[in-house]
Amino acid sequence: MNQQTNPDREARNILIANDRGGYTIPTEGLYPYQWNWDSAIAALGFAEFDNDRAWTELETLFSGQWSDGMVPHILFHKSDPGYFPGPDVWGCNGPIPSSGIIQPPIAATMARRIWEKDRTVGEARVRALFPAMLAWHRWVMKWRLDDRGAVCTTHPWETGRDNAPDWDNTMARIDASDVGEYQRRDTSHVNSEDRPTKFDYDRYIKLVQIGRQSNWDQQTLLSANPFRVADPTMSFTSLRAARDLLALSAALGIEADGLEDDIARLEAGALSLWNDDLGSFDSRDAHSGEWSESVSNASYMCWFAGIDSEKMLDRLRHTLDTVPYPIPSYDPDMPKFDARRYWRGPTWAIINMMVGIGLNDMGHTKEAEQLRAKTGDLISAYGFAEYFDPTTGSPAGGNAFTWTAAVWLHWAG
Ligand code: 9WN
Repeated sequence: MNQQTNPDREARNILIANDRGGYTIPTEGLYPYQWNWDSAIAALGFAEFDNDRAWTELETLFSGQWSDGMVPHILFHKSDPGYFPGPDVWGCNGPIPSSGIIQPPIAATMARRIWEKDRTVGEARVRALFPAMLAWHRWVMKWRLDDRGAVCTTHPWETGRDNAPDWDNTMARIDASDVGEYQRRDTSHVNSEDRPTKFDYDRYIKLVQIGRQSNWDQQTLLSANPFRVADPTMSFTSLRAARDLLALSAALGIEADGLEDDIARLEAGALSLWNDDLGSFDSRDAHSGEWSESVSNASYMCWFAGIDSEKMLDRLRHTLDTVPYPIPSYDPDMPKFDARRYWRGPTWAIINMMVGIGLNDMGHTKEAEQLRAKTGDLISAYGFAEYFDPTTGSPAGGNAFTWTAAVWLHWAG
């Protein structure tokens, strides 16, 4: 246990220490670059004590936007040998060296929250960012939807839930026998038992090689990429982002054609991820149509997207009552549950926050408060870890982690 004496101060200090000048790294050593959704959460944390710095974080993120609207999942501002795969492996040609995939598009949602917190500082900044945020949303609409309107991930890293059981069947069909030799760096920073396996890493790298061979051309990748899975993380965050962009455009008097239609399409897509036999929102392979049969923490992000579900609420109540440190990233009653292996069981404060925000927005204030209090207790008892064992609370992965500190400042603390 790492009972903290002044967690507010410690959380602010983590953000300040991880600031690399206009952008924030997730944690020293393990993740030395700017990650997309981490950065949006970091901005939310900064907004609690330095609104100007919060906007700078988002502006730096969008400075890496490609000319077609795509905002990469990693921006490699300065090369660092401590992380693999780096810019030389991705081989991308955006304005800043980067990866060639995205992450859940939560920046517009966080921009709206930051603007609502301080409209004086935020007015000009949010106006200036709006076209870039809209362009990214349109890129997602153009390249990531399946035929039912659900949003697909084209690499496990794109969802931010790297080794979730959701991808197991699709990953097992990928031939990575010719991936070649490479040197992982993650396991030299943290315990390899808490990280994805070599089987998964071979396929992560194989998918990067396929992307690079296709010159990161999305049209080519529609057929060249064997990995395309419609997923709750991408679907719920994209729907939420569209709603927040619409709200911003109305409040600021900025024209943004098509958002209502996009919302209707994304809503239908998100609802199509309901797996009735499983009794949960689930992922679906976009090529084969097969369900993942996976109840993950992303399944509970429906409320964040403005979608209510009595069945998910029952599940959540059961989880809050039975799991010591909820929400586990994979259902503990399912055979693949692994309390420490990354996205196959551990609890992640950022997902809890997004679920909590959604619950609150939709009037489920009792459950929202329960989840907030439990997340706050977890962080104050065990520290600002990357993620936590849901059965014991013990911290795992990197420490002094930016997004856990930001979640504390904005929501849990
Ligand atoms: C690959 C930075 C990122 C998070 C992801 C998390 C992990 C990277 C990795 O770290 O992914 O993008 O190398 O494991 O899964 O959600 O954004 O914190």
